[in-house]
Formats: sequence, C-alpha cells, structure tokens
Amino acid sequence: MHLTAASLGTLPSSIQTPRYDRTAHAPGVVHLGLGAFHRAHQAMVFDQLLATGDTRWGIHGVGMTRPDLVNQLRAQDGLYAVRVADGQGVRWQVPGALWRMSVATTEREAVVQAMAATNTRWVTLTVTEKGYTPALAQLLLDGLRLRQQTGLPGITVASCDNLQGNGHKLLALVKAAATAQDTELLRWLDVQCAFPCSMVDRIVPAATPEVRAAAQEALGMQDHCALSTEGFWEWVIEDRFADPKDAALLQSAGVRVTNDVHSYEEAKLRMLNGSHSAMALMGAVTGRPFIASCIGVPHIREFVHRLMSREVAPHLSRSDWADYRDALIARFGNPYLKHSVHQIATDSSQKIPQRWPPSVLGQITQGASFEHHALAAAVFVRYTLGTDELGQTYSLSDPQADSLMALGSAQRSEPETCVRALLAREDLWGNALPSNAAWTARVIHWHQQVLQRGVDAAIQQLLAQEA
Ligand code: CS2
Repeated sequence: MHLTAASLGTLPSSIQTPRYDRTAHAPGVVHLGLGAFHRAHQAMVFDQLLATGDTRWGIHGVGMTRPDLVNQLRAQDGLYAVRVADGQGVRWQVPGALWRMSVATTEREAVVQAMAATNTRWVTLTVTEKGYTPALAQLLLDGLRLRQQTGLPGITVASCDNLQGNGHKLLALVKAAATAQDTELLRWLDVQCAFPCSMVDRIVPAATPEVRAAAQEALGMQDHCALSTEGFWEWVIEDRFADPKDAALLQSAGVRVTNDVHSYEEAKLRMLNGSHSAMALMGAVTGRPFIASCIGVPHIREFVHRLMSREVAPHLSRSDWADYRDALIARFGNPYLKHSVHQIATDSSQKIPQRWPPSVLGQITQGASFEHHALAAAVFVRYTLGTDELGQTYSLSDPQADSLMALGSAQRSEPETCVRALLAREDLWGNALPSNAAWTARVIHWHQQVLQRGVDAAIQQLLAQEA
C-alpha cells in the first residue's frame, strides 16, 4: 500500500493529516518549481490556511523540468509526508495543499491556463537562481496576458528564490519579455498585479532513500515523495499584494509581512547561504558528505562562526545578528538533516554572487580583513578540480561546469594563473572585486596553502593567524 487520498484515513493517529475537503474547490495558487523546498515550506503554510476553512490556498504545483516527480506526486494524489525533526523532537505530517500538478516543459498550455483561471490569486516561484530566464518570463507573461484579456483581476506574483530583491528582478524580467503590442498589458501589470520581494527559509535537503525508509516505518505504507526538514521556518514578505487583505491572513499563519524585507534577505543570503556554500565546498573537497559533518568539526565550526561575526555581520542592517548566527550554527548541526554538501555546491556559479562578494566589498571599504572569504574562494577554485583530497572524483553540476573545469584544470601546474582566471569573472564576483589586487593576492595565497597542505590545515592556519 502507498500513500494516497484513499489510504490517508488508515495512517497512525500520531501523524497530522489534512482534515479539509481537497476536491471541492479549484486551486488559488499556482506554484512554479515543485522541488522539496516548496513542498516542505510554503505548501505547509498554505495547508495551515486551508485548515482554517479558507479554501483559496490549494496549490496547482508546476514541476519545471521533472515529469518523474510530478508523476509520482500524481500517483499519490499530491500527498506526501514530511518529517519535521530537530532537538525539539520528531513528528510526521502530511500536508494537503497540493491539489493539481503539471510539468512546464510538456504541459505548458495547462500552466498558462492555470495562471489565467478565475480562482487563481497568487503565483509563487521557487525555480532556483538559474531559473530566471527569458523562457520563464515568457511563460508568466503568457499567463498574465490571458488573464488580462479575459478581464480577470490581477494577482500577486511572489518570487521566493535566494536572490536579493527577487520581486524586483522577476518584474524586470517579465517586463523585458513584453513586446510593443503589450503596452496595455504592462499598464495592467503595474496597476493590478503585485510582485512582492520575499525571503523564505527552511532547510529541506533533497529526498533520500533513508527518508523514504523512515517514512515507510512511520506511516506503515510507502511514500515515494517523503521529505525531511527542521522545525524552524521563516517567510518574510513585502507588504505588496494584489489583494491587500492577504497581509493579515498570512500573518495569522506566522508569515512576517513587512516593508523591510531587504534586511532579512541580506542577512539570510550572506549568513546562512554564504556559510552553507563555504562549508559545502570544504566538505566536497575534504570528503565530508553532509553539512552536519562539517559543522561538527571544531575548526570548521570556528571558521563559520568567525566568517559570520567578523566579515558578514558588520555590513548587515539586521541588528539581532548574533542570535541569528548562533541559531544558524545549531540548525547546521541538526543530525536529522542529511544535507549533502554536493547538493549545496550545485550551481555554485549562480549562488556565490549573492552570498560572498557583498561582504568582501564591505570589508574592503572599511579596510578590514576578508581572509575567511578569501579562503572560501580558494576552496571553490580547488573544488573545480573535480577530485577530493581522498582521491575520489565527483562531477560539477552547474550551468558553468564546463568553463569552470576548463579554468580550474591546470591548477596543480599553474595555480596562480587558474586563480586569476577564475577571479576575473564578473558573472561570479561582480564588477569591483576582479580588479582588486589585495583580494586576488589573498585568494592566491590561500589557494597555495590549500593545494600544498590541504583544506583542514589551511583553515587551522587561518584561525591561528587571525586569533
Ligand atoms: C542552500 C539553500 O542549496 C543551497 O544553496 O544554501 O537551499 C538553503 O538550505 C535554504 O536557502 C535554507 O532556507
């Protein structure tokens, strides 16, 4: 037996399940990007709203590229279990907000129609950093145009990806896809639709066989789509909605609605995601498989603590950063989250620009040390070799994989040339860092240490030097 609407009633009573009717209403939300993150974060917030009797938060989930996942979810009627586990305890929940599913690549018309459906009030997006393409803009524009032509009201379109100013970026992308014939549509977009910026946070590793086995044990049936996450979640969204009444509703479900998303976004991207990328690359090169295995090593833990305290925090507008840092270090150590370093190292070329350069530039402006970021950048260069320090090979999963590996391939024979070539790329470092001689010199220094003595010794040397 596996998890479906029909088998829901036979689950153990300890498992929280949806008690509302999942079939009587059309979805009110179209979500693009049906990965693990959305299903264990926003889908659970919408589940909470549905549980209050507000029927407008059912989701039409769109897998951007993965028909296999959509097929599995369809076979389970959109149901899946989530293990919520940390030092506070372990519980399982089956959220019920996912009502319909489509695949963007093969069922594009269904997605356009869904965005233009009468009941649709929101479009949310978690399509990852590399997903912000003209093709995405065209898809959104086609849906919105159909809505406007049908005379339907505007909607809220909320980007929830790890990009600074994500709402502004999405609106600009959509507008760039418009043609000369779209003047009316653009006016309608400005007046009737809202593109709020938002910051979403919850650590949700990609599903693993281990989690599926734990689900089978807890549920007493198979669940091919089971996920694992932590208790913590945060969603901060700009107070800018097509329907202003949504602000109070979201707040009632624990969402923070504010006009200052920026300070939450920058803190999250540079503290959480910035540390994540540094640890992921260190773990990948030293052969440590998970974030928890990295933060469990005293010198890596100390490195991350100092990276955040000394090089990130001085440039944040969020004043409670010390509590935030300590909470993050505890979250990274959650033993239930087998968060693979190679998963986080995926798409590093798209992630680093948001995560590291703003802090480095802040330190440069203040004449302060950026050694921790320089070492992290050196480890990134080392990572492009595709072989860890134990001699095991791995492949780079990154839209820039070929060019990164080509630049990094000669690093044992010509280390300095390789570092210079990688640091010269403005797509990674922005336009100010590539010409900064001090930054380049320190990354070259740490890269030499990493190659000669290994990542762990380089970290220990840095800690001793900067004590
Ligand atoms: C991670 C994020 O994979 C990554 O790049 O840094 O997915 C991280 O787990 C989330 O942003 C946490 O909210």
